Amino acid sequence: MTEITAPKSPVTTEEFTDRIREQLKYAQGVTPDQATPADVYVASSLVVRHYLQDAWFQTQQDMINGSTKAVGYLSAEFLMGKQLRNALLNAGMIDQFDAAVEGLGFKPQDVIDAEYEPALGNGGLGRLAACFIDSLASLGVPAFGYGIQYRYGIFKQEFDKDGKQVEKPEYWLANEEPWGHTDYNRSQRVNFGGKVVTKADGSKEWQPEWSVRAVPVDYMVPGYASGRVNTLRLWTAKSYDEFDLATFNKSDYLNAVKPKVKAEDISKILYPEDSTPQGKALRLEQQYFFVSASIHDAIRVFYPGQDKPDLTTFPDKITFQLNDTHPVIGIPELMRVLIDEYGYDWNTAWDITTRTFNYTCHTLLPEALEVWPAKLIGELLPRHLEIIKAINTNFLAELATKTRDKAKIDRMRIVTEGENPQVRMAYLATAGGSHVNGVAALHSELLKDVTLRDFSDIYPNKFTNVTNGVTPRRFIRLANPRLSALITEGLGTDRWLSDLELLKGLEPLAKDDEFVKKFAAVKQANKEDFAAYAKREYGFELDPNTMFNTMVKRLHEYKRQSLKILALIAKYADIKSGKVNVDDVLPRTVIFGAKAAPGYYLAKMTIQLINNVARVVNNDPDVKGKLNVYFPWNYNVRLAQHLIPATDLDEQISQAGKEASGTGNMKFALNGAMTVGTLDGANVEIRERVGAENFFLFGMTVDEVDKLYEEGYSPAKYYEADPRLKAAIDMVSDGTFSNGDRNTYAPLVADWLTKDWFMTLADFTAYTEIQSDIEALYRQPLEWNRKALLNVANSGYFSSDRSIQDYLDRIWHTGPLA
Ligand code: F58
Repeated sequence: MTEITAPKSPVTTEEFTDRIREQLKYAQGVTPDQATPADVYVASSLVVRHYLQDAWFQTQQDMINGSTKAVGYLSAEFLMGKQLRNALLNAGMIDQFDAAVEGLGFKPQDVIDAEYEPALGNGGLGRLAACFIDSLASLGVPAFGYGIQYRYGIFKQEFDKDGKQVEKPEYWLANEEPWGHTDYNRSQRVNFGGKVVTKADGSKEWQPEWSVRAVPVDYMVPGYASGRVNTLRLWTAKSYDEFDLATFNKSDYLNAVKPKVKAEDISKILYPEDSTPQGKALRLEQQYFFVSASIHDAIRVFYPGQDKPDLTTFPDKITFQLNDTHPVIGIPELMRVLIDEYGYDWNTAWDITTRTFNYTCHTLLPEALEVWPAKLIGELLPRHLEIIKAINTNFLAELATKTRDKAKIDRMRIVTEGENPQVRMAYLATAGGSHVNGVAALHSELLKDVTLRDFSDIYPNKFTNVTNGVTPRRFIRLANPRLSALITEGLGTDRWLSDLELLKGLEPLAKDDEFVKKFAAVKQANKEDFAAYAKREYGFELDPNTMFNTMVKRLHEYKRQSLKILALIAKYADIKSGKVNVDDVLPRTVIFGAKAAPGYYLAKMTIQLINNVARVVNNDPDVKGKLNVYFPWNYNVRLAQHLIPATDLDEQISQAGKEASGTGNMKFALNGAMTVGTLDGANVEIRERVGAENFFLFGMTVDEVDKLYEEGYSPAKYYEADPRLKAAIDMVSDGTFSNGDRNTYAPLVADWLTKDWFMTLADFTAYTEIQSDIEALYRQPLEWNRKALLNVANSGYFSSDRSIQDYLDRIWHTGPLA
């Protein structure tokens, strides 16, 4: 007997159908006959919200009236993906929805597809935030996600006829958006600019120059089978002045609406270009905007109607997690609120603040640690700059009591000295919070030993690790229903969806050939589905009888898409030169998905190269269909959900010591892909858990990389030493992938041969050598699938439920509502 613990539906199919009809009539103003799938989507979403409403109220009441500390997850990004099916799953209404919608004459998939994906994030960091709020709600922990409702999410990626990336605006709010509830009655004023005056009693008063109205848009975050519904509160910026009538009456229409445009620009777009001073200012405005509104919101929520609340209890009400440095301006903001608005003295305010905040770092690249010119902060937030300087002064004084090493103290300054002082946000976060964590074991070690070494020497107890995780609800149950059913069959229970370590119970089944064959059949069916999807959405012709080999992630040099494409070109060159017999080549379909930052020249050129390699290789009859390259554009959560379950081999090939964690690696392992990867980020822990024999490891270690940098790295040496590498790079240079033009990729080739900062060339030989192990195993399907199944069985640790439990135990010190 299979144990079913999935949430019980609060509705019957009949009730669900009636409610949809009702919403179609009263909200959409259409009859079921007139309705389109998009209408049914909106109506169904409103029905789901309706049924979640009581649990939402109850969760808020229990949070406010009880004594369980809440979590405030402050993040500039929440990459949520589509909402409807996830909400249906978590609330237990999938079957009722499917039946109701079919009864009304629609295909459930068409209704699901009508939802426009909110793309309010760049990549891993934003998706992690989305997984975390799912897990918080599923564990029953009271929490708010606080962020920005950008009007335009990350750009929509297209490719032009030359294979170059073209960025288009992602206007996800062009259609009705039933999930966000805009709550005009709970807006907050956020101030900017102006000056600080000292009053007669010596206290300070900030006299701002302009203000923006932060209006919350609330999204329900239903937990899976927990009966709890938390809130994702995304702020949108509105102007207090619609327009200046006097100016308008002078027919100066543009200037009349300027203040409104300026105010509303704040939440207009995710990470605007920051290469111009205006762009940089806008980004800081965004950060302060959402953090200030969120802090005031939390005070309003937890001390309702109180003019003089006792804010010494604030850290017992809520703990704020700073998702990277973007919300770090919250530290001086809380100080300012406590001192200027509520009259606390500095020491009390500092005690409250440091007990309230914690900081997660998501990078190892020094250039990714945010630094703001003090001048800019002073112009936008003059009072905050004063507070930051005071924090810096106090901090340096404290350091002087802990060490005599003056050079070290100097290195640790939050505000640098010199003509153009800078504020280092990671240092401010480390000084102003209780804990700092990295996102995988190796990353946390490197943070302590390298990036924040001085800090960890002096405050060793502040540092901890929480290895990332992903939600099994979206990334297994929704993305891979076939595998989910097989797991439930194998384990005899579906409890794994809330306790992913139960996957371990599949381990013995890896010895059972019949089960392994079923597992292989699931993968094959998923590949066929993906081939159909790719045909429908992109016009690609994928052959599901080839190995599906995937590399999806943001395009960055350190992630080394170059390594993958060079190895592929080398294989192509082998075929063309007759060095290998094409009939002996294992058929592969290589699938890339990646967006490059709009201003990132080499990354964009790499995209162009991949597209052109695809064009040439896919159309070359000599290849006989053995090598296939596809690059579906606009990689997003939806595409991930289709592609990951269909992948045989996943690429995690960053230079060791550069990828903080990775979370794609976890999603692939959990969906039964094998990984080829370096000892980087969470790959290290994945390999430890699934077993070295079930992971294709290659490449230099962190120590070897460091040693090579020290010795002086010369990429040209590797080019000369490996004839296959030379052939591949020469093929890029000689115009094979640019219609004979030798200049197209010259900057890329020059970078490889003279700089190659992430040592793609040095790892090339090892990477191509491991391919024979990969191919030999793939030729034995039963053995391949046995190992892939062992990956699933041993990846339960990588649930975001486990990550959240670690945050609760190590950092937040709170738990589920009673
Ligand atoms: C990612 N960071 C890390 N940053 O690269 C990845 O290893 C990790 O798994 C993930 O965070 C979650 O911890 C990341 O996604 C960004 O997207 C930056 C946001 C700010 C602009 C520059 C990119």
